[in-house]
Amino acid sequence: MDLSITYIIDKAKEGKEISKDEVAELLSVKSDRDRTELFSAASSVRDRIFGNKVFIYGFVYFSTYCRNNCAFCYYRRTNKLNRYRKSEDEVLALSGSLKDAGINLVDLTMGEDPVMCAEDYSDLLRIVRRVKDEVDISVMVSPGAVPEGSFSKFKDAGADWFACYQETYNRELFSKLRLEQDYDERLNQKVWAKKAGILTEDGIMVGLGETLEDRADSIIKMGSLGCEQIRAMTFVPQKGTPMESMRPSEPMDELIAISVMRLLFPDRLIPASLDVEGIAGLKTRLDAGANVITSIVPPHVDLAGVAQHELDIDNGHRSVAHVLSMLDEMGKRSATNTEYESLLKDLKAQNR
Ligand code: SAM
Ligand code: MD0
Ligand code: SF4
Repeated sequence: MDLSITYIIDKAKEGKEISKDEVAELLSVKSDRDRTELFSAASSVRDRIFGNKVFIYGFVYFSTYCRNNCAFCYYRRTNKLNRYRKSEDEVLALSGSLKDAGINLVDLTMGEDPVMCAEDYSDLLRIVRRVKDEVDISVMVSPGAVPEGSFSKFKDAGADWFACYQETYNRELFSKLRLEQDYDERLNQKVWAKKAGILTEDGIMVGLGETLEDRADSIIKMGSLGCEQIRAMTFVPQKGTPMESMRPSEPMDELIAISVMRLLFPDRLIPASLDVEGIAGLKTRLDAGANVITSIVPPHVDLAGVAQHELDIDNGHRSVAHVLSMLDEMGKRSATNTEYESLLKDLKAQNR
């Protein structure tokens, strides 16, 4: 056992400040014993704050059209594929059935679809308002980067959350990933959303060619921005993209990043995404300290994932019912919507 790992974990648990070098050291744990120690420390911190309660988010990727050309993304503009855009009524019906099945929130996600961005997001804003009013469920929007002036409209429409992932806090790497996009403009999404009174989610990708120091720096910067939800997701190489032939990384680095985020930022919401390893990756992520399940997708409605556009969708393994039964087996339970809404109310009142 590496004593310096135990020392850093204890320091974090006492709420003391951890240096970037120490974060990088935690991120580099290699032995099974050290990893187990890290995961169990992170889980116990999570349990102390959230008990055995887990939040579950339905994922509605309602338009796969995109004007951007991110190097890592399957849905980049120049990739040839069959794209879809769900109608307003379809989005409403999907959100309604996800709510009936027991989710806490609907994540309305799109590529930067020119049709949805037109007239200052009028179609998207109407969808958000209708899901909020008619389905009566918490809503996250993930529309990409939007102009500063639009945030108050998302707030008025009823959006609880705005998700926009920086992917990395290394500017040079960012410019190779999010081609033709501005780093500061993307960073400001979180700042502007907060100003408008919307909760925010930031995220990083793991295995993009970043160093351990980059990853440590990204986790610290992302946490310091104060986003109420923060995530790490393993990069999955995509067919037809410039990064297609990069070697896929082991999800272990993502699990370690989840634990480190939990130790550094104990009370944040941290996703276990089903969009990397499908349902097989659920338990390991919860065991690493995650407390939200994202990328739950109903079967047979022709909705896609992002990093894994098909995996475990049509076999129903990413359905609400299946996730709930797995939670049960793990001795955990999903939060009620009353519990989730009361958490959001507290988070909004804190306005970090
Ligand atoms: N289009 C919006 C945007 O880019 O902000 C919202 C949806 S986008 C598809 C959501 C996130 O999925 C990206 O920010 C990225 O973190 C993640 N993602 C995309 N492609 C991925 C891949 N190949 N592997 C892992 N994560 C990926
Ligand atoms: C997920 N595929 O949660 C989704 C996506 C967008 N807000 C979320 C990356 O894994
Ligand atoms: Fe478009 Fe988002 Fe994919 Fe980038 S990550 S190409 S913005 S869908």
